[in-house]
Amino acid sequence: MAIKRLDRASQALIDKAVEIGIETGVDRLESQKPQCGFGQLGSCCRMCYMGPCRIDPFGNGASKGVCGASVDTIVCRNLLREEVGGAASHVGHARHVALAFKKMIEGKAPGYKITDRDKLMEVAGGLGITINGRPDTEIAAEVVDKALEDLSRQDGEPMNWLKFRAPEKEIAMWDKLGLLVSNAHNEIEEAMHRTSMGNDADPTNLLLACLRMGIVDGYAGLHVATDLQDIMFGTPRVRTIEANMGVLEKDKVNIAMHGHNPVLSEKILEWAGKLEDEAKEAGAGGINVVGVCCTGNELTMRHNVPMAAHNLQSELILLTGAVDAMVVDIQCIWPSITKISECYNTKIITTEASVKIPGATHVSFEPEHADDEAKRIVGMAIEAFKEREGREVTIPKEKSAALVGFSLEAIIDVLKKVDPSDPLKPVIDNIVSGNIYGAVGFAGCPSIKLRGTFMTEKMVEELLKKNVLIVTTGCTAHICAQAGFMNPDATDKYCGEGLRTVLTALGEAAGLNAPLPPVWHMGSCVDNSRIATLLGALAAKLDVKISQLPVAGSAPELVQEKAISIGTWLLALGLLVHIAPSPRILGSPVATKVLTEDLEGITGGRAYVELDPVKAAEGIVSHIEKKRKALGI
Ligand code: BF8
Ligand code: SF4
Repeated sequence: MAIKRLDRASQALIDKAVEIGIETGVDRLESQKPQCGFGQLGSCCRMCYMGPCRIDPFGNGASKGVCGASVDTIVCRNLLREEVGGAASHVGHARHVALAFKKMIEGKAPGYKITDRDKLMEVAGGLGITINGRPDTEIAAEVVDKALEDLSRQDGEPMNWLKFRAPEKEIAMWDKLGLLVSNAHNEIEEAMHRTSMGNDADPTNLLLACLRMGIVDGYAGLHVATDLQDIMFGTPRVRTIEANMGVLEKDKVNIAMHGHNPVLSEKILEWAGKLEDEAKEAGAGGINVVGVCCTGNELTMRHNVPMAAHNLQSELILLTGAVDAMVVDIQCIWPSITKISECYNTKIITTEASVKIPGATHVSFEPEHADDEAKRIVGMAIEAFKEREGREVTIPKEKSAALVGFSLEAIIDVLKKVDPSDPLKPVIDNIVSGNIYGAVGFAGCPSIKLRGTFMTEKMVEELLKKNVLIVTTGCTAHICAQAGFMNPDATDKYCGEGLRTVLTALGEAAGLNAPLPPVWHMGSCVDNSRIATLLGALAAKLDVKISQLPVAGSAPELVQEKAISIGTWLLALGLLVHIAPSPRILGSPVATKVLTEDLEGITGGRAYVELDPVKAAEGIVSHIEKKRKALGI
């Protein structure tokens, strides 16, 4: 079997799986090879039962589907449906949080409360809600109604959260392009409708619809989720944590939280604290809650919970034999986990009616009964620990210290220590001087196809050498934390001189007695909203559009549809978006040209596909150089 060598902890567990004959994603990828070329190019259509139709890009065979659809139509329809998958995931996440929030305000979910009053006031103010003299709950009720209105209004007015969070210059640009979306659910419906058989056949019109879906994702999904979560659970602050599977503790009840929604994970964490004594009575040293994927990011940046595993490690971590329960909610949960868990008696607990997995135990988790259900789930983990006695446990020793929790508020707090009256000024000054040559947002997933190349780590190293600051979210944040990039030591080790000087000065000012790390953890995938807000603030300060900033985005190991819709939002905002592997557009000459060339003349954004990490970093640096020159710096 052609196994690429992965990082040490993952590889040790893959080797163990091979040794004891347990199948992992590495084996399943092998058995899928060769993967379908039509699928990779996006040129296969299954929209009706006269098909499936497939168009050979080399001109051998059919050049049109049975209905006459061109390859451009087929590819663009498929792309829009991917965008729908991504946007529906984020909007669904935001809606779940909004409904829990509403129940909290109405007194129907007594387990939750407003934790961050300042954030509530900021969000309410931004939405144009009257604050003075009104009780918090009344203000919060209006906030959540504005979020739900973005899923229901029929008057065509732009979404509340778009008007609130999008920068003015970009709103004006989108207005001219007819992209001021009004209702996320309508957009999702319309996109499914127009891509079904016999509707929109115009590739350009479909690509514009893709931009709309990106904007839906950004505002009705990411921003709403982040804002409401911060109000309910607190805005993240900078803190030191540990990352990688070495954070499991053999003698404790290990609960791995996996998925996305803090409405669940916050409660499990709370009850793990409350049931410590029960765990000790069961013979454990206590309860160790660890985070997997995005819910891991949410927990770590609010509560120091260790970041145990990214998506690719979500099945590997079970092979340690040390996880007593893996509790999941929504998104990115591999169905394979229940099969592996059988070998170790790990309890896999699903909690959402729409996410059930054969072999898992289902506990319906509703905000109304959050305390009862969280208590029950933690109790199940303690029971599983009792059954673990005597079984072999192999915990990799790898773990890295990382500074996490760089919300915009936390960043501003650090910067205020340098310039209290004008906190963004030090950043702007250092960008102008070239000490910070530019910045890149790294988002997205670990791809089993690229992990063996260390795509993310190599790109980060190349960019840091060139004084490019990195901010990151999602599973890429796990990869960066594990690689040590979020440790203050990384600043000396990897950065060019300019960036090292700035980060050292900022670290001193922040009272760290060490530099700030060169890669800033800004949260989960929905927290790409935080990156956009930071970009908006910098652009506003310079009085330019986001597309004029010396910055870029990268999804260096694309896996999920969600990364496609986030990336499209960034294209709409005017960013260069690096992606590897290629999105499924190469079958269409029109989609490829529009997204990688023409779009730059429309929004300023451009998709950039490059699978070689060194070349990808070079491409990004030359983009930054171009932007700097255009700004005259
Ligand atoms: O939303 S980074 S594998 S966990 S899709 Fe999923 Fe990718 Fe991880 Fe979070 Ni984001
Ligand atoms: Fe084929 Fe057209 Fe049906 Fe697609 S919609 S499967 S291209 S006939």
